[in-house]
Amino acid sequence: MDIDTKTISALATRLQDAERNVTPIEKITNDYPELGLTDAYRIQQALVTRKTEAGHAMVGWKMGLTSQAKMRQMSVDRPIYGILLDCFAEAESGEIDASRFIHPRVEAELAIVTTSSLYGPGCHIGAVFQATECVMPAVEIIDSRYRDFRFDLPSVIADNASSSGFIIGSRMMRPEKADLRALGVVLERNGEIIEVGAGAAVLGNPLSSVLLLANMLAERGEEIPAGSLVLTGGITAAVAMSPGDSLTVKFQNLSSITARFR
Ligand code: OOG
Ligand code: MG
Repeated sequence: MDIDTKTISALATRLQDAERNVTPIEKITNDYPELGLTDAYRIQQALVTRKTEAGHAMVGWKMGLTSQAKMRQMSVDRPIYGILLDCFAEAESGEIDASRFIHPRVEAELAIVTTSSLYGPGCHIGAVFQATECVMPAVEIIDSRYRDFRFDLPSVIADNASSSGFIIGSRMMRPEKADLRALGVVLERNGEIIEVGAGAAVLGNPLSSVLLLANMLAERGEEIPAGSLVLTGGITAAVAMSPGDSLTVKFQNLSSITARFR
């Protein structure tokens, strides 16, 4: 069922307030059980439009729930996307102010930047390969606006797929130099290995995540323009971070990313 524009706007406000006040809310489908995925993306867009109107720039997209580890962790069964804004960027090797998050979690991801536009329907991995300028190591910092990270698919889509922050590593690679399927990652918190994985965990190849994004956007008549950043989704389960925790994510043949939450 389609919900009216006033309700879309009211639900975007609910999520915006939760983010601003750093206070979790219950998932919005508790009040709107009939909320469908199309309306959920309308709420996401309304939320993002408020940020761009406030002066923030869109830099690309993040795919979410593209690995079995993530789907299992969150009890959802389908990939989603969210929109990345310039204000989400955190410095590599930097200190991250944990007070802006409700309950931050980090994810080891591979990111790409496009050199030409990508569009569906029928976008295929060859097109993604050709349009990929470089592959970069990335850490996504997610923060659900929902209590205890408990949501369903429409609720998390409306919440811009838990987008909050990202760190891009400095050592990048041309796509032909990397077998992204075999690229290993090790995620350590306070020096202890918490998660390990390889790129293949993301839909068999992280580039498949980009083609899926192009095809999902095509359903809305949109495309991925040249110069877009795309985070392809967590390779392993997400890991909770508290103030004082340090993070190191090692990416095979790429730079490591370190950060400290304060
Ligand atoms: C939704 C976002 C998932 C990923 O990489 O799978 C995501 C969530 O788990 O809160 O960013
Ligand atoms: Mg992610």
